[in-house]
Amino acid sequence: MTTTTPRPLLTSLVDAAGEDRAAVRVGDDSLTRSELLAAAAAVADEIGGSRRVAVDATASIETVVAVAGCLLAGVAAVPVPPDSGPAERQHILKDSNAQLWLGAPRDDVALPTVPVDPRARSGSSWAEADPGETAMIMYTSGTTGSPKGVVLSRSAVAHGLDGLADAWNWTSDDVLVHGLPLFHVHGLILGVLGALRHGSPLVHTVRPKPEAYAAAGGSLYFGVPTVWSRVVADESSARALASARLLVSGSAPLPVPVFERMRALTGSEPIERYGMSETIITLSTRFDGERRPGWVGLPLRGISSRLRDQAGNLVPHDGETLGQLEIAGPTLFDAYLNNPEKTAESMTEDGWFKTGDIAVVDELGFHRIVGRESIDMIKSGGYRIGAGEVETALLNHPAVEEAAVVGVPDDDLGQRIVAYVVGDRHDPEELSDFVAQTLSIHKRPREIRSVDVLPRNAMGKVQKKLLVEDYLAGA
Ligand code: MLC
Ligand code: AMP
Repeated sequence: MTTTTPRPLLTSLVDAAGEDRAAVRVGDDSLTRSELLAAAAAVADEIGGSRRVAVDATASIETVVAVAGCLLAGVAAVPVPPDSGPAERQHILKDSNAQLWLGAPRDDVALPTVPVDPRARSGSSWAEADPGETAMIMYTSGTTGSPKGVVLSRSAVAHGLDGLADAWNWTSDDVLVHGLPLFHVHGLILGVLGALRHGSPLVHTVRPKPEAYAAAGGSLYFGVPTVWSRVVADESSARALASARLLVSGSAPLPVPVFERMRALTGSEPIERYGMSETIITLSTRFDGERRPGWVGLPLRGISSRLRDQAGNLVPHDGETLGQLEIAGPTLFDAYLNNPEKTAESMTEDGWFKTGDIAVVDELGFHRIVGRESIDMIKSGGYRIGAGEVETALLNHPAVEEAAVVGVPDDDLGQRIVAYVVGDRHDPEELSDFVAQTLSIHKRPREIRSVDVLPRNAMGKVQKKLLVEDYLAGA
């Protein structure tokens, strides 16, 4: 596969010195492009020469300045979810070996701290780092164990963002609006770096509330399906989005009824796109192409996809036969940090990434994501949560002998986390608070059920499908 070198990651921002156009607004704080460049350069002055720095990735203009400063200085940014429990935060800081903490000082962070001041200005200039250098290390859940650091190069990010510009006709004429968290691919890479790279002003609403989306007056909107289902439940907010050019959904399956309500209330069909922390965005419907409820479209420019069965044979593109989705292309991650075994397991011998998603492809090349291979990978509100990580947190409690965590269908969140625990009787709220000492909010079980025994098969493996079936049957 031939891959061209994309233009440098931050070209558009750096070219903007002296420009008075709006770059970004987060809540009530805003910066023009030249102000953002000068504030980012002030960060770069402080951190230049470091290898990796942690960013306290709050939904704030400070995070935008911090990440832009890292990219300017050629330093790998490690976004840390602001609500991560202490144990999760320590894991990210230790595993990434971050040298500095970019953000407000915290008692539980022992690293040297560099506060970020969006009003700081520096005129220093920086040579673009090599495209193979790391742009970002994003921590994401696997089915078991602690979150893994996904190493993304500058080249992967640049290719990913250019593929989206092609599919969505994303230009500096757009005003991008979203309110997604700034520590994942969706909100940070697409939602901040995409806006900076393509020169479209970003309005970040801090939280993705329907009324805030309606008031923002953008042309391009991003949301996870939970956001869109909340938007269509608020009809006047949904109707206010009729003037937008594109409403984009991703990170989890968009329910067909939500797609149809969006069409009815806004007069246009949403764009759906599919991606992962490890691959950035790889499939999408196009601004000038078919949009089909329940389907996520075609490979982006430069991306190849294939479906294989359990035996490794290619599966026909007939719109019906299920296969394991594999992806190749220039947007793939470099590795899981410090984890060569998991990296090797995730790739085929011929260099394709095994997504872990089951899909079908039709004769036109349109993809439909049918589900995950593993019941242990949960998507709740667009967040990826490994059952094993939540189980480990529960098992650390002295009253818990066994734990099984499942995702059950939820109209609002897609899936909701439910934990089954065996052990001495305990107060579910106390257990939930205990989990909170380890994990971020969205990883905490919404419901904890005490049981005498977990259903196991002859091999002793917990039969989670039975737990979900029993739950749905009201047992
Ligand atoms: C939530 N709350 C809990 C809880 N979960 N409290 C106790 N225990 C729990 N388990 C609290 C919340 O903090 C909040 O409190 C209140 O309950 C409502 O929670 P909620 O129903 O979850 O709503 P909200 O917090 O508004 O979150 C919904 C959401 C959020 C959609 C805004 O899930 C979200 O931002 N999702 C985006 C995830 C994302 O960006 N994924 C992209 C991954 S990248 P309070 O007090 O705060 O109101 C990727 C690649 C790709 O996937 O393809 O894009
Ligand atoms: P994350 O690592 O948080 O980026 O999560 C990636 C996972 O989200 C994928 O492997 C899919 O299971 C899921 N996902 C992302 N986008 C979509 C989509 N449009 N439709 C269905 N699932 C999606």
